[in-house]
This record gives sequence, C-alpha cells and structure tokens, in this order.
Amino acid sequence: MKLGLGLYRHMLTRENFQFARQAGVTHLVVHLVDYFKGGAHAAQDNQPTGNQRGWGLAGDPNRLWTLDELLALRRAINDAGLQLEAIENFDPAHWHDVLLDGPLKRKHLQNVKTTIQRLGEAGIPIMGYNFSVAGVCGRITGPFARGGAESVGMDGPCDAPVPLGMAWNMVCDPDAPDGFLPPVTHDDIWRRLGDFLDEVVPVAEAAGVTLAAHPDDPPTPTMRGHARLVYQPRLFQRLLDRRPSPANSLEFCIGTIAEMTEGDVYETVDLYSRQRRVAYVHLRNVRGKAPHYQETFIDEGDVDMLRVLQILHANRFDGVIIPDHTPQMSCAAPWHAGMAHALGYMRAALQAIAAQ
Ligand SMILES: [Mn+2]
Repeated sequence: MKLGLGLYRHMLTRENFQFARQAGVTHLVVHLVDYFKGGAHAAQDNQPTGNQRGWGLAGDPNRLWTLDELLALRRAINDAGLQLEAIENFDPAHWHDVLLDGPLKRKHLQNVKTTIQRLGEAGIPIMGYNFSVAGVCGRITGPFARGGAESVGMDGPCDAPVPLGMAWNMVCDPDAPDGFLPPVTHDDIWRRLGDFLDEVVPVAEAAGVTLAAHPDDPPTPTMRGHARLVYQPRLFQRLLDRRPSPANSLEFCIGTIAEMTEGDVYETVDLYSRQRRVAYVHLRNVRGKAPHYQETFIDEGDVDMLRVLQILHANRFDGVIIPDHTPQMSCAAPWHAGMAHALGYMRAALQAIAAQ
C-alpha cells in the first residue's frame, strides 16, 4: 500500500507538494474541478459544503482539460518527488447530460472519452468519478469531532428539490429558468450508469486508465428527490457486474461505507479488495449511520482503521490510500494540520502492518 494525499485545484502548489513529501506521501490524487467558484463556503481551506445552490459554478463547458496541462501537472508533481496517481471527479460542465440523460448526452459522453484518452496519454493511471445527479450535499457542519474540532455530518434526510440548471451539486447553467429537475428513479439512474459504462469502459481499457467509482456520499437511497446508485455495500457488486473489466473499479470510501445502514465495514472491505477491484482508498472515520452521522478524526469514530488496513494488506491491495476529509484543527492551518494528523496515523499503521 502507498500513502497518498488528495489536493483541491487551488492547492496545486509547489509548497503543498513539499508538504505531502514531508508527511511521507508518495502519490497524489488531484481534483481539477474548482468547487469553490462563486459558492457559499465558509472557507476554501476545507472540503466544499455549500448550500441548496450547491458548491458554486461549474467550469467552462467548451474547454476540456488539455493534454498539455495534464502533462505539465504530472511533471510538476514528479519534480517534487511524487507520483500523480489519479484525477478525482469530472467537471459537471463537461458531463452533466450523461447524469441527467439530457440533450447533450452524446457530446458529453465524447467529452468523458476524450478526457480519459488524454489521461492515458499523460500517464495518469486512474480517473475517479461519482455518478450522481444530486451529488455530495445535504450535510451540515459543527464542532462534532474530538476537542470541538469542526467537521461535517448529516442530521436527517434532505428532500429539497434540485433547481433546473444544477447537476452534481454545482450550477451548470446560471441562466436556467425557474423550476426543478424531474425526479429520477433507481431504474433511471442504473440505466444511465449502464450507458456510461458501455461507452466509456472500452475507451478506458484502450487508454490504460482505470475508472474508479465513488459511492454516493451521503449514502441515502434518495437525495433531494433523486434516486442514488451505490448507497449500500451490496450495490458496489451491481456496479462492477454491470460491465466486468479491470478498468471498471472502485474509489473505495471507507467513511461512506461506514455510514451505510446495511452490511459490515470489514466484510465489505474484504469482499471487494479480494476481487481486486479497489482502485484507491479514501480513509475517513465517522460516528453514526446515514442520515444521522458525523465525521470524526481517523482514530475516533466507529471504525477500527487498523483492522481495515490489515484486511487490505492481507488481500494484497497495493494501491494508494489517502485521507478523505478530516476535521479542522484549531490553529493557523486547520486543513494542513488535520491532514498531517491523519497521514501520521496512516504511516504508522502501514509501518506496523509491514513489520508484522
Ligand atoms: Mn470519499
């Protein structure tokens, strides 16, 4: 197993690459979507939360990430002594009609394919994605973690409908008319995912890129009136079986799995790592189950993280593990301190497992 760190777009600086190296990180996972443009966030130095209008404005629908910028990014990361393991999340501006089954679906499927081909050409092995209409939303912040550290949680279901012009919890069309997206059923969303996998998995295979699906976060059967895809552990298997291929794999989020109301975290980790379909791991601890849970520090909460890592090791998982979100620590650099704490715990755990 390799120690990684996820960086948001505005954090892609030489200083943060050095921070990662100093913490013992060897691999980076990079977000190229700017989640913080024009949104209602408390601070950029935290995971995005937003309000019912989402995180903010999506990117430029007419400008995909270029091969040159992907190559330059990889070179800058390599120059800092690190590897670029994955890009996490497509920009909703580039693929919203794949999620919504809208009039631009053909064009947006082509956008996804072009992006994956460019990742392959740039030597970036994994593309993480989250196939969701409502996206990551419905959450609250509060002093939920040890010592009153601010973190994120959920306090009951979120049923507010999604306004037209929004997808994946971002605004794709600021000029959309008033009104709301029509609700999506479970059959609808699985059909849309099937269309996506049938078109994109062969392209990913040819490009040497692994697609990695994140489960729905928070994992509720519906969110804002829209059916969710993977909100229980058994539904990962349905996603994998829909298009069996090593290129159809998982962005395995331990925190989200722990929030699921069915199944057992340790059995779930064993089941999917044994199949070798875990592309990379988000490590995060929580207290409670959706829709009532709180994110905690990695060494508190409901999950025995050492046991999770031991299972991954026993199943010969050799990919990257990154801290997911962490609570904000009270100091001048709340995000960095939270990440350094989680990375220190993870590094010690990996050394202890290797020594056994
Ligand atoms: Mn996650």
